[in-house]
Amino acid sequence: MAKTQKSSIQSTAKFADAEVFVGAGGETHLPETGGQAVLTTQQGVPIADDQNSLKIGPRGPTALEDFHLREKLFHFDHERIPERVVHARGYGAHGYFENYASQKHITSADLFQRKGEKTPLFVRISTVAGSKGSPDLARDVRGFAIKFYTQQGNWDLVGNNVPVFFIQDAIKFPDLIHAVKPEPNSDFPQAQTAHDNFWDFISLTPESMHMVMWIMSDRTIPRSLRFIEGFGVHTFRFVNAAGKSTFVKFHWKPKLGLQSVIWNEAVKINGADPDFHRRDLWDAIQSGSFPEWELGVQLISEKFIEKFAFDILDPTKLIPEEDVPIHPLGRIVLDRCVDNFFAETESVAFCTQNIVPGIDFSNDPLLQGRNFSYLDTQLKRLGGPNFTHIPINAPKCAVNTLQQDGHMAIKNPVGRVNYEPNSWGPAAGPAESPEKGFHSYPAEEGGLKQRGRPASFTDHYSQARQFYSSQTTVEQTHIADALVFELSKVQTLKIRIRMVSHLLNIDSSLAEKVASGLRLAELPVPADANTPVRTNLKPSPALSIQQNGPATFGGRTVGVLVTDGIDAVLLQNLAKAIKNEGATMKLIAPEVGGIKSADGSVFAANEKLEGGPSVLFDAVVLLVTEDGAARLSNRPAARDFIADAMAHQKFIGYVDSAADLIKNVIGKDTLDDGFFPIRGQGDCKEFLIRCRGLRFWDRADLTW
Ligand code: HDE
Repeated sequence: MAKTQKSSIQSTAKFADAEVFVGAGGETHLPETGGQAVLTTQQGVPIADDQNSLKIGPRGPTALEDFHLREKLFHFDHERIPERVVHARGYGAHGYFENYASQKHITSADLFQRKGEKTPLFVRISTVAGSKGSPDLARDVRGFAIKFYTQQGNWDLVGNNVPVFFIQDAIKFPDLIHAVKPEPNSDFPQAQTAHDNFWDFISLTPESMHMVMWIMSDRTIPRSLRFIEGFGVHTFRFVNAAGKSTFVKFHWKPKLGLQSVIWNEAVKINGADPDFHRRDLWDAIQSGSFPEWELGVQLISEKFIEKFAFDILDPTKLIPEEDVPIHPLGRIVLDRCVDNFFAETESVAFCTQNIVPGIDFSNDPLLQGRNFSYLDTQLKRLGGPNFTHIPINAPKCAVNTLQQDGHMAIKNPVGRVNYEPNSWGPAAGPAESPEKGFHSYPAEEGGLKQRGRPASFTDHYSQARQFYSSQTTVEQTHIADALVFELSKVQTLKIRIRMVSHLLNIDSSLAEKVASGLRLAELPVPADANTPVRTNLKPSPALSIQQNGPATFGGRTVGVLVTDGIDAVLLQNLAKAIKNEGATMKLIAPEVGGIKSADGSVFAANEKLEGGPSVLFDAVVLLVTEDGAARLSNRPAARDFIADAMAHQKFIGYVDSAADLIKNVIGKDTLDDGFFPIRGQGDCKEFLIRCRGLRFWDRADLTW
C-alpha cells in the first residue's frame, strides 16, 4: 500500500497565531515578538498544509477546489519571462557614480554639475550570444549597461567592453544575431562564434573586420568582469545650458587594470566553474572589495572631425586615445549585490533612448535603430507598458505623467486630471516646462530620402590593421590562434578561404599564419577593398591589454595547494603577504576538511583538489611536504594543477619539497623564472611582487 505523507499541520499550527504584517508592496514582516511568518497564498490566506494536496481519502483523486495547489502550480508555471534575445546571460550590481568636478561648460546633465555628488546606478554585465544558462567564459563581447538614476530622469548608457561594433546599420542586426546564435535546424553550437553560419555572415560582411580583430583578441575572454573596460561605442552629444553641442565618446576604465585569460584556460574554466565571472563579482562585492571604473569622455572638436580619416558616425571605428585623450568625469563604484536576481538583474530594462537633458544622440545609424528597438524588447519581456513601475526600472526622481492603466499599473494618478491642457489649475496635474524640460539639439538635417551608406563609411580594413599592429607579439599570437581555432570549426572550406582573403588586407603575416594553421593549400587573393588600406595609422598602445598592466596583483587570487605536515608559520606568512597585496588566498587540499600542519594546527580548505583546478586562480603556490608530494604525484588533478599553471604562464611559488613533483610533471630538470622558490617570510613578499606581472609571458613559446 502506498504511503501517504504525514500532514505538516502540526508543524505549521504552532505559528498560526503569530501576527504577520503585510506592507503596501506586499512584503511580509515578522512580528516584533519574533517567530516565523505564516506562509500564505498570494491572496494572503494562511496555509495550514504545504506538504499535501487536497484529496478525497488518502489514496483518492485530488479535489479541484484545492486553490492553494492551483495557485502554487499556476505561479510556478509562469515563473520564467522570455530571456533576452541577446545578452541573455548577465550579472548585475548596484553602485554609484561620483562626479569629480562640475562639467557645466560642456554639459547641463544634472549628474555632472556638482563636485563630489553621488548618483545611484545599476550595472548589468553580460555575454551576447549565449542563453541564460551558458558558461561565463564563452568567447564573446561583454555587454556593459549602466542605468544612472539621475535627478532629471534615468540615463541608460548601454555599452560593450569593445569600442566598435560588427555592423554599421541597424537593419543588419537581426542577420548578425541569427548568424551567431545556434544554427536553426540543429540548435547548436551554444554561446560560440566557432561555426559556419557566423563566419559565413562575417566573411560576407567586410565592415565587421575591425570588430573581428577585437573578438579574436583576449578582450573577449576576460579574467573578471572587474577587469574589463566599457565603451559607449556610438558618438553621442554633450549639450551645455547655452545649447552648445560637443560630440563625445564614453569610456570607462577599471581601476584594477585590464586582464584576460588564455583560451585553453577559458575552456577549462567553463567546465570547472561555469559561473566563474558572476561568482567573482559577487564575492568581491560581498567581501567589501568594490570594483571601480573611471568614467570619461573623448571630447571631439570640429577641427578633429575635419582631419579624422573616418566618420565619427561610423560605429565600426574608434578614435585612438592618443589622438583625443579621455577627459575624466568621475568614478563608478559597485558596492551592493542584488537582493533578488529576478527582480533586479533579470527585470532591469535598459533602453538607449533613455537620455537626460544635457546628453543627446548623434546620427550614427546603429544608434538610431537601437533607439527604436529597445522599447519593443521591454514590452515583450516584461509584459506591458508599465515596466518603469518595477522598482529596478523606476526613476528615483519625481515622475509625473498623464499615462494610465495597462498591465500591472501600480503607480496610478490620483484625482480627475489625466489630460492636458485642462482647466483645473496647476495643483491638479503636471504641465510641460520649456525652461526645465528636455530639448533635442536643433541639428540641421536634410537630404534625399534614400537607402545607402556614405562614402565615409567604406574603409573596412585600416583600423583592423591598426588594432592588430597595436598588440604585443603574445597578443598577436593569441589573435592568430583564435582565428585558426574558430575557422577550424567551420566545415565549409570556401568560408575559411574567404576569411583569409580578408585577413590579407589587414596584415599579411597574420593571414599567412592563419592559412598555415588551417593548412590551406595556397593563399587566396586578397578580398576587394572599397578603399585602399591605410598603412600609415600609428599603433595605439591603449588598445593593448598587456601594455596597460595594472602594476598590482590586487583583486587577484592565489591558489595554495597544501598537504598535511606543512610549516604553519610559512603558510601564515604567505597569507599575510597575499592580504597585504590586496589579493585573496584560497586553500586547496586533498580533502575539503583541510589539513593538519606540522605543529598540529588545522587549516580548513576552500576547495577539494578536484574542485579547485589551477585555472581558477591567478597564481599558485605548492606548499606540500615530501610525503604529500609523493601522494599527489599519482593524482591526475594534482598533475593537471601544475601542468595547467605552467601552460597558462602563471607564476608558481613552491617549497623545496615540491620541486621534484613539479619537475616530474612538466618533464624538465630546470625551472624557468616563472617558478619562485619560497623558503621564508621575505620570499612570500617577493613572490607577490613578481605576481604583479600577472603572467610570465616569457614562457609563451607554448602554442595550442
Ligand atoms: Fe543591443 N539589444 N542592440 N547593442 N544591447 C539588447 O535589449 C539591439 C547593440 C547591448 O543588460 C536587447 O533589453 C539592436 C550595440 C547591451 O539588459 C535588444 C541593435 C551595443 C544589451 C537589443 C543593438 C549593444 C543589449 C535585448 C542594433 C553596444 C544588454 C534585451 C541596432 C553598444 C542590456 C534588451 C542588459 C540588449 C537590440 C546593437 C549593447 C534586443 C536592434 C551596438 C549591453 O533590444
